[in-house]
Amino acid sequence: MTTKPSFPADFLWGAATSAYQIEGSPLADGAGVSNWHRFAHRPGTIAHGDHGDTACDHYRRYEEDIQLMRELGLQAYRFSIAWHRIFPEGRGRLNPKGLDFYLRLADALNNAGIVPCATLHHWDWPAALDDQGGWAHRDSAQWFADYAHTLFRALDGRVKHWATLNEPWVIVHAGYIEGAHPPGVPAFAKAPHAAHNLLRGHALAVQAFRADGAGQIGLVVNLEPKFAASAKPEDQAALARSHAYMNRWFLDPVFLGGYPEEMADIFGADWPRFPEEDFKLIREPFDFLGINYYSRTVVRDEPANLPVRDARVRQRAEHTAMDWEVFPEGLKTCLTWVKQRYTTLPLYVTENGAAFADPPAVAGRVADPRRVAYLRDHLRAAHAALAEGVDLKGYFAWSLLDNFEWAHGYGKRFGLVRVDYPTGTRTPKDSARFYRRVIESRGAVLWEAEEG
Ligand code: GBH
Repeated sequence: MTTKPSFPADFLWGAATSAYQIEGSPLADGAGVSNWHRFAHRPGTIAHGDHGDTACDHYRRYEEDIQLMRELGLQAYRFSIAWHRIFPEGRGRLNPKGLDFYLRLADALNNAGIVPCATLHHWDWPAALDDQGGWAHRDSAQWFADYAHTLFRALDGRVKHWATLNEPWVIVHAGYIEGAHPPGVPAFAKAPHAAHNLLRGHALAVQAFRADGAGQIGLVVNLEPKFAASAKPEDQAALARSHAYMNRWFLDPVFLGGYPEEMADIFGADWPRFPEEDFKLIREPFDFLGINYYSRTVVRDEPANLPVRDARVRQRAEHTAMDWEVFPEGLKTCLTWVKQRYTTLPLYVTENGAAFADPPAVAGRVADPRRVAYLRDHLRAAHAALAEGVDLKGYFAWSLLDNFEWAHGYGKRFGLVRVDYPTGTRTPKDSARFYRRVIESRGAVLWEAEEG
C-alpha cells in the first residue's frame, strides 16, 4: 500500500494581498498621497482608467474579509502596509490614525487565529518621496529603514512575520525601465541605483529589526526560469543576460556579495561602480526568502530591445489571462535553484496564482476550473521540491481577492474570492473551496482523481 504524499504538519497555508490593490480609501484618516494614487489618476496610465479609490474597500471591510479567511481555512494572511498612511510625507510626522488601521488588522487576525505576515513595501509609498528622487536617491535606503523601524516597534508583539520588500526587481523594471509603474518615466541610468538602494534599504531594515524587533524577517523576490529559444550562441547569450537581469540581479549581491557580470553588459556605460562597503551591508543575514512564482519565459536575442536585448518567444501552451504561460514545474525549478546556488535558508512561496476570465457568480458559485488545476499542479510542484530536500515552510496563494491588478486595472482577476465592482460583493470561487480542502487534508486532495 502506498501512502498519499502530504505536506509537513507545520507547513503554513495562506493567501496574499497588497495594500493599494485592495484597500481603497487612499486618503482616509490623514493619509498622504501615494505614488500609485497619483499615477493611477494620471490619464492613460491604467487600463480602462481604473484606479484604487475604492478597490475592494478592504480598509472598511477588513473584518468581513477576515471572516472570509476563516471560512477558507487560512492559517496565515500576507498583506502589505501603506507607508503613506503612516508617514504622509514619507518621513517626519507620523499619522497615528493610519497606523491604527494596521494595529486593528493585526489584532483581528490574531483573534481569528490567523498568522499576520506583513510586507513593509509592496510598491506604494508617499508620492513626496518620488519627488525627492525616489529609490534612485541614495538616502531612500535610510528613509525605508526609519519607516521599518517605526513599524517594528508599533506592531511588536502583534506581528512576528515580516518581509522588507516585495519584488524589488519589478519596482526597478516596471518603474524605472518600462515606466509602466510610477515614477513612470523610463530612466535607464537611474535603474541600477534604484536597485542598489532598495537592497541597501532592505539590509538596513533587517539591522533595525535585529535591534528592535522580534520574530522573523525576510525578502520577497519574483523568480522565473529562463530558457533559450535555440542553441544558437546569440540566443544562449540572451538567455544569460535575461536570467542575470531578472533572477540574479538582486540575489547575487544578497547571498554572494556582488552583482552578476552580465549587468555591466546590459547597462553599458550606465552601469556604475558602487562603494565596496555597500556590498558588506547588503549581505546582512536574514531569516527566510520569499519567492513569488507565476511563469517561465523562453527568450531569443533581440538587439533592439534595450537594455537586455532579448525578446520573449511565446510557446504553444496554456496561457493565463495575463498571457503568461502555465508552467508548474518551473516552481520546483526556482526553489531548487535557490537552494543550489544561494542558500539553505527557509523558503516560502509568498505568491503563486493565475488570472483567468472567470464567469460571474451564478447562484452563489463561481466555476473556475482552470484556477483549480493551476493551484493543484503548482502545489504538486512545491511538494516535489520538498521531497528533494528544499526547506519550504509555507505557501501563499495570490490572491485572496480579485483586486486592482496594477496597470491592468480590475480586468484581470487573480482572486480565490470573486469581487463584484462596484458593490464589493465577495463570492468564494470553486478554487477557494478546493484550497480549503487542500489545507484540511495537508495536500492529500492534490493527488485525488479529478472530480466531475
Ligand atoms: C506580482 O508580480 C505582484 O507582487 C502582485 O502585486 C501582482 O498582483 C501579481 O504578481 C500578479 O501580477 O510577461 O511572460 O514575460 C508579478 C511579477 C514579473 C510576473 C514578470 C510575470 C513576466 C512574465 N511578474 N513576469 S512574461
